[in-house]
Amino acid sequence: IDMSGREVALIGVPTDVGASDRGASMGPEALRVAGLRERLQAHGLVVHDRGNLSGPANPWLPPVDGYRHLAEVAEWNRKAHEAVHAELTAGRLPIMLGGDHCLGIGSISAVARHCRETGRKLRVLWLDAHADFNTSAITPTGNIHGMPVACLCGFGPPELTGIGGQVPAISPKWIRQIGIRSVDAGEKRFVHQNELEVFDMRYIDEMGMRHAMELALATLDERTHLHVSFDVDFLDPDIAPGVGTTVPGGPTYREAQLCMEMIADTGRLGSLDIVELNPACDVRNRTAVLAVDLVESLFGKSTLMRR
Ligand code: EXY
Ligand code: MN
Ligand code: MN
Ligand code: MN
Repeated sequence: IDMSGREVALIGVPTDVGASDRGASMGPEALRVAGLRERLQAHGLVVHDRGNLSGPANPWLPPVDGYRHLAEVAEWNRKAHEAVHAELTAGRLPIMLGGDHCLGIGSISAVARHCRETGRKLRVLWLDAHADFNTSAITPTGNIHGMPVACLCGFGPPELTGIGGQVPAISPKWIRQIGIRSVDAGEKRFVHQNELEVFDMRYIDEMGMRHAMELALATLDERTHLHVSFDVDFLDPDIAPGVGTTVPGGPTYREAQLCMEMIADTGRLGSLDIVELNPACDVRNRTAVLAVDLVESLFGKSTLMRR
């Protein structure tokens, strides 16, 4: 798929208010230092870097009523929502640079709103070690980066579920999760209750990445807008240590490369999050460099030697 000429917009959202550890706030700059803009330009993309959004500092407080930093999370997500929606309305492909995964609430609610406005079908590909489907009642930590999918599906506080004006912002039926290998007890029951489609690492062990991606991408048609939410902790920590919540046993470099190339082949990619990169956990920015390498494959870099 040739995406040359396509206009993309980088939106830095430097916050870790939803995370368990500090450091994801440095994610946007680490991705820039790793050469994200230049690598995308090398594939003919027109890249606009909007710089970083600003928002409240991380107050570093314990959870209140099962949510940690709710007000600050809501503020950052409202800003992310507006910035992402503005780019979509202008016909550009937004790439949100996180920042922790709570920001998926703002970005994906913006994509859902834009799809409602333009009559498109939304599909979300959630690449993650975690299901991110917790609520205040079942969360083991109160960290809102473990809750974005639940919030987007309408299960959460109105400050978050209401961003973008429609509750729920998305249906669980529109999501496919890949790479899942760390789900809490209550979260697991809640995922099954809501019939979330999850291609976990056990499935990938048994059936392979190709088969999982064929099924995950099966229902796309020309009216579908595909949003990819790439949580860098999706990857095996041996190749991607620079994240806040590592879980052993993730996809290898080749499996991740195939995953990205198969997404690119659909030609339906309309928006992207790159989240949970934590340079404070990294070695010489190698995880950001890997993330940029894989994102390049989302935009057309292929290791296919035929033709
Ligand atoms: N399930 C755990 C929690 O809810 O706190 C860990 C969540 C980690 C979430 C990271 C972003 O993917
Ligand atoms: Mn996540
Ligand atoms: Mn719109
Ligand atoms: Mn994760």
